[in-house]
Amino acid sequence: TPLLPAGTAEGGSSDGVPLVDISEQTNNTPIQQAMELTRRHGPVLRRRLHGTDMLFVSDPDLVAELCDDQRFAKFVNQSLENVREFTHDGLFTAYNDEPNWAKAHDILMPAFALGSMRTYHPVMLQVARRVIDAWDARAAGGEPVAVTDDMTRMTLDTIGLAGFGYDFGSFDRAEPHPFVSAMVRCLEWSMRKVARRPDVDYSEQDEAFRADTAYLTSVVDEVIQARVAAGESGTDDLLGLMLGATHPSDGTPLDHANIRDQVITFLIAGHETTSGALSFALHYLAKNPGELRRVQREADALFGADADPEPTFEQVGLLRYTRQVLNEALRLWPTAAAFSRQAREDTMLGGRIPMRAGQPAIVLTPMLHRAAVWGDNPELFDPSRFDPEAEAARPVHAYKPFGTGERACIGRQFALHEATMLLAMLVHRYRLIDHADYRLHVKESLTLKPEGLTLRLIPRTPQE
Ligand code: MNH
Repeated sequence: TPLLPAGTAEGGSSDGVPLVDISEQTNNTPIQQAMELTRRHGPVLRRRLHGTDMLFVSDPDLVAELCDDQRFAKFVNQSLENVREFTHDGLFTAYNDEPNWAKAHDILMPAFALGSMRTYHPVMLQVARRVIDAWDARAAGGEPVAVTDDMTRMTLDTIGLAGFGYDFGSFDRAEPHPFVSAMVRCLEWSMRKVARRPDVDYSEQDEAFRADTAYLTSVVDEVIQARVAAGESGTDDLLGLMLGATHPSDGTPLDHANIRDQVITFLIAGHETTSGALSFALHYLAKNPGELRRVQREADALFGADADPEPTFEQVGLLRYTRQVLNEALRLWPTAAAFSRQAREDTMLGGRIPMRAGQPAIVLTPMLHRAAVWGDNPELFDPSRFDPEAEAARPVHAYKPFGTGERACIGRQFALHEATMLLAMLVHRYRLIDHADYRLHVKESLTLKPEGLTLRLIPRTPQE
C-alpha cells in the first residue's frame, strides 16, 4: 500500500517554503508520511493539518541552526503535550522553565554518567542471560524468535531492575507485560490525537486512555511502595536517588507526584527506544551477511571460543564495530524519530524563514540522516560510515538520534552499553537466518519498531 495518497502542495508561502495540506490523508504513520513529503517537496516544508501549520526541517545546515542553544530551545510539541497527560512535568515532557525539570535533571545526572554504567552492568548481563535462555530454547526447537517482542522484554526488564529494583519478569510471560500493552496504547493515543478530525467523536478512545493511564499509575505506585516497604536507604539506583537525594542548591527532595511521573517516564523512555534500535540492528545484520560476519569476528576476537562469555564492563567499550552497527541502525531508523525546537527570540532560519519567538520547528531525524552529507546511497546499511575518520569529516549536527543540547537524551550511555553488549553476545552465539524473507515494515507508536520481525537461529561454534 502506498504510504501517501497524492499530496496537495498548495504552493509556497512568502518565504518560499512549500505548504502541504495532509488533513484528508490517513495518518497512522506520521513519521513515514513526513519522510515521504520531504522526499517529494524538499528538506524544509510546512505541513498543514486541520488548519494548523508545522515547519519540518531536515536540511543539515538548518538543523545546525536549530541546535544552537543560544537561539533555540526544546519545544514540547503536540504529541508530547498529549504524553504530558500521563507524565506531566517528568524529565522528557517538562517545559524548559518548569522547576522540576532542573531539579530532577540535577539529581539524576550522576546516575547517567559513563562511570555509573559500571553499576548497571551486572543487571544488564543478568537480563541478557534471560534472552539467551529463551532464544536457546527456540533454536533447539527449530522455531523462529520474535525479535522485536523479545528485545522489548529485555529492555523493560533491564530498566525495571537497574532503575527501580523491580522485576517485570517479561520472559516468563507468553504475552507482553500488561504495562507494555497499556503504555503502547497510551503512546498511540498521544500520536493519533494530533491528527484528530474536528467532526469525529473520540470519547471512547479517551475513556480507554484514562483506564490505561490509571493502570500505569497503579503499577508505578506498586514499584515505589515495594521500595519504601523494603526500607528506603541503601540503594543508589534511580528510585533510591529520587527518594533520598535533595537538590544540591535548595535542599528539597522531589515530591511524591513528581517521583511517580519520573518513574513512568523512565520506564517508557528507558526501554521503548532501545528495543527498537536493537531490533533494527538485528534486521540489518540478517540482511547483510558481510556486516554480520564482521561483528561476529569482533565478538570472536574478544570472547574467543568461550561458549558462554560474560563480557566485562571494559570489554563492552572495546566492541567498536558492534557500536557502529547500532549507530548505523539508529541513522536509518532513529527510534525517537523527531524532536522539536522553538525560537527564543524573533529570528530568521537560514536567513530567509521568519520565526517568531516561541514558534516551533520539528527536526525530522530520519531525513536529516539521509541528507547529501551521507553520500549518494543513504539507504545502504553501512556501519563504516561511523569509522572515526568518516565521522570527523561530517558536520557534527548531521547525526542526532539522541536529540540535542541540555534536553538531549540522558540515557544515551545506558542504551548504548546495554544494546552493544547484548548484540555482541547474540551474534557470537547464533547465526541469524532471515527465514521469512522479511520485508521491513516500520510500526509507529510515537517510537519506531520493525513490526513482525522474526529470525531463525542456528547455534554457532565461535572461532578463536
Ligand atoms: Mn532517551 C530524551 C532518544 C534511550 C531517557 N531520548 C531523548 C530525546 C531523544 C531520545 C531524541 C530528546 C527528545 C526531545 O528533544 O524532545 N533515547 C533515545 C534513543 C534511545 C534512548 C534513540 C535508545 C536507543 N532514553 C533512553 C534510555 C533512557 C532515556 C535508555 C533512560 C534510561 N531520554 C530519556 C530521558 C529524556 C530523553 C529521561 C529527557 C531528557 C530531558 O529532557 O532532560
